[in-house]
Amino acid sequence: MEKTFVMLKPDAVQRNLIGEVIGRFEKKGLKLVALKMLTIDQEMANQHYNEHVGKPFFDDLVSFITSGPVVAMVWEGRQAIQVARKMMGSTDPQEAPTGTIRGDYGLFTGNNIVHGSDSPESAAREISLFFSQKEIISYKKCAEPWIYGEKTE
Ligand code: IDP
Ligand code: MG
Repeated sequence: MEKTFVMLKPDAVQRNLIGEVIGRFEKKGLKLVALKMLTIDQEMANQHYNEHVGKPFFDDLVSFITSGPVVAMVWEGRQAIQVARKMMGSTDPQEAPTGTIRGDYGLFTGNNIVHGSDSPESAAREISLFFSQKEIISYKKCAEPWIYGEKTE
C-alpha cells in the first residue's frame, strides 16, 4: 500500500502535540511503519526543502525546521499521501478548515505543525532522506479488514 512521509515540526514537539497528531493518523486507520525523533541540520533542511530554495521564506523555513527536535514518520494506507494531506489542511493554518490538524492547532504559516509529502515522487524522496530500508517495518494489523473491508489491497 501507499506510503507517505509525515513530520511533526518543532512547534508540535514544543507545544505537546505529538500524541494528539499521531493519534489522529492512528484513528483514521493509517498504519505507522517508521518513526524517529531527530534534530534536522542545515544540510538536511536544504535537501528536504530543496524545491523552496530561493523563495522569500526559505531562510526562515530552514531556521524554523532546524530550531528543535522533530518527529519523522512513515504512514501507510490506501491513498495515504492524499489522505494525510487532507487531514493536515492547507499550508496557511488560518485558511485550513476546522477539523484539520493545521486548522485546529495553528495560527501562522511559518509554524504549521506538520509536514506531509505532496506526491508519490516526494514521498519516495523524503522517506529515503529520513529512513533506511531497514527502518521501515512491514507488518500486518488485525484491524485491516475492519478498515478496508475484506479485500485489503
Ligand atoms: P506544505 O507544507 O503545505 O506542502 P509548501 O508550499 O511545500 O507547503 O511549503 C513548505 C513549508 O514552508 C510550509 O509548510 C510552511 O511552513 C512554509 N511556508 C510556505 N509558504 C510560506 C510563506 O509564504 N511564508 C512563510 N512560510 C511559508
Ligand atoms: Mg510541501
